[in-house]
Amino acid sequence: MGNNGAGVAERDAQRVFSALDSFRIEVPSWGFANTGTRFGKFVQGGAATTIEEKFSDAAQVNALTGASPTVALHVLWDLPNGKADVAAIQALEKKYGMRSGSINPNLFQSAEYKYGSIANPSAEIRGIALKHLLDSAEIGRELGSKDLSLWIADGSNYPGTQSIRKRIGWMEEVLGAVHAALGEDQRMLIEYKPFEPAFYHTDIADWGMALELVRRCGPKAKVLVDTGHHPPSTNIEQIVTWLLHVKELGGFHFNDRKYADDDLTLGSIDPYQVFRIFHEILSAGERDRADVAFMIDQSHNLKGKVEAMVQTVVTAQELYAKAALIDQARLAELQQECRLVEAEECFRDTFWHDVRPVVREWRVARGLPGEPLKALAESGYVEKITRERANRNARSVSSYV
Ligand code: RM4
Ligand code: MN
Ligand code: MN
Repeated sequence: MGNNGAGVAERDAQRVFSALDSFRIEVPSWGFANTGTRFGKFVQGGAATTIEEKFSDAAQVNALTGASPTVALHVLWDLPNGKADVAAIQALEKKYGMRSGSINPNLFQSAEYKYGSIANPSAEIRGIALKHLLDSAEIGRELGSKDLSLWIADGSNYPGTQSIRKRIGWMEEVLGAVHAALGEDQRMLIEYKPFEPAFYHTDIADWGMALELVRRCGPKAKVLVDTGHHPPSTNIEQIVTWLLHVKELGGFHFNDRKYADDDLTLGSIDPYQVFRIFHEILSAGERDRADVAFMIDQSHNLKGKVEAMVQTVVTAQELYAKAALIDQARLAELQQECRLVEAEECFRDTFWHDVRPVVREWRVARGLPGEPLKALAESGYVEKITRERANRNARSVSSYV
């Protein structure tokens, strides 16, 4: 960018305004609930334990950022009675001015899934998993939610203990049946993850496996990239570019990581990576990016839940705005001519440009608080929910709910 003339500033402001006007990122209901590690759980007085509290917190994040009007739901945790809970969710949507986002079935918590869900050697258990997936798809249809978001925890812990080949076939069968049951406007997103909870093989371990399954299922199936689900050093933006190229990228679960699936705040460890991912999406063109859902998949064990979620959305907005400022035409020219240092500087200089003042202008222009975290602190919301929820939280024992 270098040149800081008024014309450039005006052009930059326009780019940031139009990028932020269309930028939406979904917040997860489970990000407001008490969570822990396998070593312990530190209960927070203000954590949400009911679905109404989760809606209330999500609405607060949206009111402060203007970017998260939908909340992702986990069927088992948020609709424990399945379809019978749809009416209650609809009432909450109305009350809090929020909409239900992606529907996340749960195929990893019940005792019967010890040896897997859709890849379990038992036909009976695969049937239970399929039924849950079909019910979840119906819930999605009733709520008018577009994406059924599938994370399959299946795998094995020791070599030779399971037939990887047979399990592929079983997964194809179940996922195909789910695809066939999807409504006109519904999609199913298939998420991959290299390990955890399984530590030898995971049935959908990487984007190649997810992509192949998606292709076999049909046009309503797409790949979901969780940024925390790769071995260290993986070039995630390259995967993103390929998935965009073959038109099979459905969405993201954003979070940051240092070691494994850490679910840390987006951009807290490597903001440059998030910038690079956003660049690939923005440079793909409007039509190709239209159907890519941005979702947050984070759970904060130590940070305050609502504060961390506001911080995450703000970070996402800033990094998206930065990526929107890249001079695409200039960069393409420099790349074409192999002017390497100039190309890198064009890219890097944009990353270092401080977009916070113009993002702040956008917030004020849209009637939002200029500084969402400060506004949250001044609103007294966290103190209020801590007072109201502290008693119940003191008794809370279960994870994620
Ligand atoms: C997994 C994966 C899923 C999330 C669960 C709770 O690691 O990221 O998306 O639903 O965690
Ligand atoms: Mn995820
Ligand atoms: Mn994860």
